[in-house]
Amino acid sequence: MSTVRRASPLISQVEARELGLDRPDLIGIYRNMLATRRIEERGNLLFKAGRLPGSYYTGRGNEASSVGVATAMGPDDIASPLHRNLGVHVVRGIQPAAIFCQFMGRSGGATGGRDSNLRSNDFGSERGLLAGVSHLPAMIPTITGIALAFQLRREPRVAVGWCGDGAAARGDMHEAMNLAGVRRLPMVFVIDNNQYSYSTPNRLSFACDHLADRGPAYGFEGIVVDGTDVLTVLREAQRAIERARDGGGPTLLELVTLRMEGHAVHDDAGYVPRELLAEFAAKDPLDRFRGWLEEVEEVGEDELASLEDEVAAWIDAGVAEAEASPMPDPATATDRVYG
Ligand SMILES: Cc1ncc(C[n+]2csc(CCOP(=O)(O)OP(=O)(O)O)c2C)c(N)n1
Repeated sequence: MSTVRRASPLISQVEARELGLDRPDLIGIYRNMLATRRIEERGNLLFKAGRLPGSYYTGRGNEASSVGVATAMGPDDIASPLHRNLGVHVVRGIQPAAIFCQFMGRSGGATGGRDSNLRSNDFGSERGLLAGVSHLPAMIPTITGIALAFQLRREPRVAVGWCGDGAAARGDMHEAMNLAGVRRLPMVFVIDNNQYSYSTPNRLSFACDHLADRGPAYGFEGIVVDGTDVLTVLREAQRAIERARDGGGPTLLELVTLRMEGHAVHDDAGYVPRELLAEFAAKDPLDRFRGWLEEVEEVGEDELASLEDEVAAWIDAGVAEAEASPMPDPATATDRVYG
């Protein structure tokens, strides 16, 4: 039997104001979601045109969860986003030029051309973004260790770690949640439940009702959240982050979405039932939030059209800058390698 709370959806304007969000903030959230979607779409086109090396992964359908959680974070908090979480990078202020440099393997990218769109980071700046690594969810023990460091140093900072529904089955995640529960670490675990782990559906991945049930199993709250509704995500993330900062320990947020594209470009996701895709297409995170802004904040067509233009120009400039960035010098291949 499930012991988790289900976050109530549909936030009113009054509640949005109570969350500290005025009209420009709300439009800014939409802009970040829009930028995330459009950057990924442009990356797809560039990949098809042979201008991106390696493979290509997107988080389409996941924009509300990445942007919603990242918006709730404080400037000194640390995040470890994954391959579906470009929105976290956008919210933390990574510019399209740097993102496309990373996608294109150019020297101006976060890893200096050592990797592509799958793993990015922002070491050395103040933006607090840890890179993902291939082994999932290997960053979860690392980010939990960072939460432990914050606690030991008595720093009022929170660590936020992302994990997929499939990777949540691995020992790393269970051990990290256990440690975080025992030590009441300033940590928020975010499981992006996009219902598929490559081609494996939830029913073959776990036998509990909700992944959030694992929070109470380790001594903290688990909350199931509609991951297509950015304001609900933001509210729950804000509460969880505040609680962690105030010494109240960790929270597990299960954000329910659907991976709207294949695992990566090579996968047509033919195994996802059409009805399920249609159900989630009807509650597309961008469409939903745009509808809310139109209805509640009376954002008009002109305002939305100029946002589209602004984001498109920003992305165009980023792509041009990235294409002018040199390929990495092979002589630097062993730089940044530590023993
Ligand atoms: C330890 C480990 N095993 C297998 C893989 C190969 N792999 C990469 S992504 C992936 C699916 C992960 O599913 P999930 O955690 O649900 O995240 P999603 O990709 O669906 O967002 C797999 C099996 C891996 N990266 N790491």
